[in-house]
Amino acid sequence: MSTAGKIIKCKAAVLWELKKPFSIEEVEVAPPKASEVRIKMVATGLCRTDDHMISGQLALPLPVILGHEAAGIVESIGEEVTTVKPGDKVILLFLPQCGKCAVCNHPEGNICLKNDVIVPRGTMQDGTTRFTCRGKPVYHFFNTSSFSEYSVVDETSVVQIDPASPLEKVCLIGCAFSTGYGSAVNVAKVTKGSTCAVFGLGGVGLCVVMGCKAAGAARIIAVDPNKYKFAKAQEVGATECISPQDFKKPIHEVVKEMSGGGVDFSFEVVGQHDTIVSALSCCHKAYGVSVIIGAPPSSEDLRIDPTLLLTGRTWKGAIFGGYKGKDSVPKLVADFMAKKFPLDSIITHVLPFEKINEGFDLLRSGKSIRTILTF
Ligand code: CND
Ligand code: ZN
Ligand code: ZN
Repeated sequence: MSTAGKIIKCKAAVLWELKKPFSIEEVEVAPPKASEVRIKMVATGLCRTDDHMISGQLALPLPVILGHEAAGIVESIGEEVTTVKPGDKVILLFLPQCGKCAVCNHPEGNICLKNDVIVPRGTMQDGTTRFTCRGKPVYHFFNTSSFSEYSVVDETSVVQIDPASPLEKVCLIGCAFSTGYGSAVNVAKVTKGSTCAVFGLGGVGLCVVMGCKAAGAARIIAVDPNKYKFAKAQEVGATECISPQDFKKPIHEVVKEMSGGGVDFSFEVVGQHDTIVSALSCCHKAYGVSVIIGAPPSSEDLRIDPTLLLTGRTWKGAIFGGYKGKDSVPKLVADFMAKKFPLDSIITHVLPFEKINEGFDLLRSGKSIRTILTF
């Protein structure tokens, strides 16, 4: 029997309070309104950004259903939806592409002005939510909320992909892969024969390494205090792996010495002020480019010595690897299907959705790269 137009009761992982485990609850998911799409989730990755929300490093309204790296199947569509239809395989886009705003119409930049990422409201565009639990409205997250068997998103936050694609892998194109790979190839524009340094070898950092390699970097210096990550980093292209704990001098000095004065491109993929400054300082003072990818605490300012930039460095940052999602994600899925890059190397665990708290424990203890939850 069709569920279109009806409220769906299903399971979701609700975060009621910061720093607490998720509670698996029965929630009611309202049908999509105009320009909205209801999706049956198939697979979602666990990203550190979700954990930053749990810990309070980034601010958002509660209670909330998190999750932003996901793939699923369209269950039903609201009026005026034209780009997807029931049954389509889709990837959710935590950065929307409305196609109409000043950013969408500019050749550079991808932070569509309809985004709910920079200052999250946790609602649909009309200011209301589609989730209810125990009679209370539950907020959305980044307009994706993939930690639920069903979710409602704006049409601008979802894109159809190749029906043959394995959703339990390509869900990573919804965040880790595109964010990391795009930061190397689109944002830094890594050049052939260059030397790169990558700080932080989680799911996103390893995809930065893949992007540097694909762009032809000759050396990729991978930095992480957790040596468990080194084997994977080498598997995807790192040429040298170092831990800051093995040196007495600051890590940026070590990287500068290793690269004869500074790397061409550096990437911060941790989300801490000290590593942001280390990454900036270790790129060459005259022509180095440093990219911030990690999400730092939203309430704190960072002070730097402006001379770091005065001498010629370029300091950049990017969300979702600079990709405009609706245009780029189907192409990235096609590239994956054509075996142009691997996703298996960063998937260390696959768990049923109900084991979400176990998945986050693995991430926090440094024992996983990406855990995929399947529904
Ligand atoms: P994950 O936690 O898997 O990886 C972070 C890695 O950093 C771990 O391997 C840590 O051991 C390592 N680390 C910790 N301290 C240091 C240090 N001092 N020096 C070097 N490495 C260190 O996280 P992830 O890969 O899922 O995400 C990484 C960051 O990227 C995180 O801040 C997340 O919020 C952010 C992010 C940004 C975007 C974007 O669009 N810009 C998208 N998704 C995630
Ligand atoms: Zn993410
Ligand atoms: Zn837009």
